[in-house]
Amino acid sequence: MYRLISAAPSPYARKVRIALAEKGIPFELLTEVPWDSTTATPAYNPLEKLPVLVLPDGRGVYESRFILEWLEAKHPEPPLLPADADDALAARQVEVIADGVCDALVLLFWERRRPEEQRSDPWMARQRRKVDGGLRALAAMAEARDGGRDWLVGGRFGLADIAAGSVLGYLDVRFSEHPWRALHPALARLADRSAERPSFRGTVPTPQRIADRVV
Ligand SMILES: N[C@@H](CCC(=O)N[C@@H](CS)C(=O)NCC(=O)O)C(=O)O
Repeated sequence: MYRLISAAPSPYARKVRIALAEKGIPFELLTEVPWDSTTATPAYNPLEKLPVLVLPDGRGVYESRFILEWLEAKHPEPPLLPADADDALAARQVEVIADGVCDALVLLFWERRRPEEQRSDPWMARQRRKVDGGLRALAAMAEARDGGRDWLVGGRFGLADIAAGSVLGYLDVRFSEHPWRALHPALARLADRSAERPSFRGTVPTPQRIADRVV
């Protein structure tokens, strides 16, 4: 059986958990704090990041985008990528944007943990621009899909909706003050629709306490 090294708030791990659930693949969930010295992540990923899909033979598959590619290749049914090449590219583009927004949010999360006098306002403004620009791009796609009443690509739930839903869920858990729902009603509609799926309901992110200073 697969094991998945995951963290409760991680939007990257959530993409994988949703994909595993949608494909009906059984796995054991190992919840960790990747920043703490107790993490097993470095034993499987030299880059020390989760999620890691641990294969039955003990090898680790890491980088959420690559894990999803791996799952799609090994467990093609039900497909999460559209069959049409242009639609598949559009879905991957959404994932690039959603992951990029997550990356900027993670940098902001860490900058906010530094003492106030050490924080860099221009650095934080730069990350916020990425977050807001990425959200605007996702919102424009949702808007074009019947104002968020249809799935993001090709009329079927898939990778694009998983990636977008994961970043929006992360905003809710770590940046609950962000007014993305008011700014982007089409995205809110899409998120509400995704939230009804068992794969989303079973993976709602929760905050984690980081015990160690960075190790
Ligand atoms: N691009 C990576 C990002 C993964 C990532 O940043 N994971 C965080 C947890 S949410 C982590 O493990 N961070 C530890 C570190 O960066 O050393 C992916 O998509 O898998």
